[in-house]
Amino acid sequence: SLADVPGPKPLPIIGNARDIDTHRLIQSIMELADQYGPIFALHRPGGITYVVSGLEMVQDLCDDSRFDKLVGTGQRELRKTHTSAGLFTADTADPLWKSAHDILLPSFSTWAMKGYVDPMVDIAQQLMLKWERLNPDEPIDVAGDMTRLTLDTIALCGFGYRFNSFYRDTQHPFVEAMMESLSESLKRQQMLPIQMKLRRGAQQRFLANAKFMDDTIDGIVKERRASGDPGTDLLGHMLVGTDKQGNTLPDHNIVAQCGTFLIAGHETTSGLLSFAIAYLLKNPDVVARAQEEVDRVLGTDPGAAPTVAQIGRLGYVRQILDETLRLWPTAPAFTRQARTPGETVGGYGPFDPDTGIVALTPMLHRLTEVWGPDAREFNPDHMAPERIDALPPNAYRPFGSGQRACIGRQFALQEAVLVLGMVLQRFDLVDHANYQLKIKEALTIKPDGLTITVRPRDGRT
Ligand code: MNH
Repeated sequence: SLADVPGPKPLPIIGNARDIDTHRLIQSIMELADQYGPIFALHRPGGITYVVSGLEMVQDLCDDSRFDKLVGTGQRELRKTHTSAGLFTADTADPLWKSAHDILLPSFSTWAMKGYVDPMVDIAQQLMLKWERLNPDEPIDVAGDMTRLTLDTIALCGFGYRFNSFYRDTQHPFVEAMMESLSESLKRQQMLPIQMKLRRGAQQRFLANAKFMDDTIDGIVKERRASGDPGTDLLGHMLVGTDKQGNTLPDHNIVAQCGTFLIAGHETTSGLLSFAIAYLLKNPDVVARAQEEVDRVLGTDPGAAPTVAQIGRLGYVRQILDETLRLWPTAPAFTRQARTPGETVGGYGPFDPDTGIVALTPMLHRLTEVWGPDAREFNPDHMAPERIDALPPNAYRPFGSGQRACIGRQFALQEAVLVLGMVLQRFDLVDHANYQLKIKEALTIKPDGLTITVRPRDGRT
């Protein structure tokens, strides 16, 4: 029964608050998983959350016929301030989730990825140009530049807008509003409703930021409509696409989807690229093998822009990224709930709807029975195609699961392979400060304080 689920002993009222360091929430929970095993209970002031990292248990959770996504407090707070819910924060039962999902799937298909190569290369070249022009010993804030890159890429591919982040010292006002809004929603995740209401100034800013974001995107949508040409980016697809009943999305929902792509589409991908670079600093043999591949596939002349076929042939670069997402999946958990009362997870139960069961992917991804004795080590060979083919179902879930899995997976991986490929083609990465991996947690996770310097490879660029 549920009473048999282990876990740290809760205190009255505050539950397990003392067992968790809120600034290193995910790392604290990973340590508890090491201590208490594949399923354990965490007591919050409002109830109990279960944390799962065993293979059979995650396999139960990934069964869409028995479990569904639970939209958590942080996501619900974010949703409340906007007029409409995007894919990420909508409940599965919301009819607009299904409509938007069906309308948007083709825009994220393998076929559609070809259309995003040119704008992705456009932004990637801005990063290359910036790094090429640095003086040899000027340190690069890797996560900062990767965030500029991924944000500008999703805005350009999504709705033809240029934040021009590489051309400013201060953040674009939209980006500032978005960052504030995300950090506020994160704070609210830890609060009781009464605490949220008492913070009036923060509440007003939270609403004002959301309105500013919605209004800005609404302006872009209206302008596009007025132009008479819907265009071929994600916005264009949403303006003309219809669901299975033949309905188009209402404008307020299109606005919400654009906002969702910006939020869901940039932090995760920039974290992935930053972690990959952190690992490459310590693995020169992996860099050598990747550079051999990049030179063979892309050539040694950085003037030629990569094609979609070439990106597809950077298999080892892709393995580096897949391995990075194994150890540090940048969206490090997804939360599920039972569809009907009385469900069991790995034999434990009964679980009822509304009880959050968290799949803790960084721990799922470290199981020695799946990855071998070196499961906690970075080694792209873990991701060799023949090993991936032989994996048990749901052993590797950095993009979530089932119908509520990440819609942007191929987009993110195409972008990340392209950018890492172009970086390795042009530069040697220098570990100038002997970087020691430290994790910075916000809505997503990133390497903290990572800086590098770069050297053009044998006179290229
Ligand atoms: Mn993404 C959902 C991880 C890149 C758009 N994403 C998810 C989920 C995970 C995830 C995990 C499931 C969350 C949950 O169950 O609560 N996403 C990633 C990672 C990367 C990523 C690790 C990059 C690396 N995501 C992107 C990009 C986009 C995007 C890029 C858009 C261009 N993701 C989404 C959307 C959803 C989502 C939209 C919600 C899908 C749905 O529920 O219908």
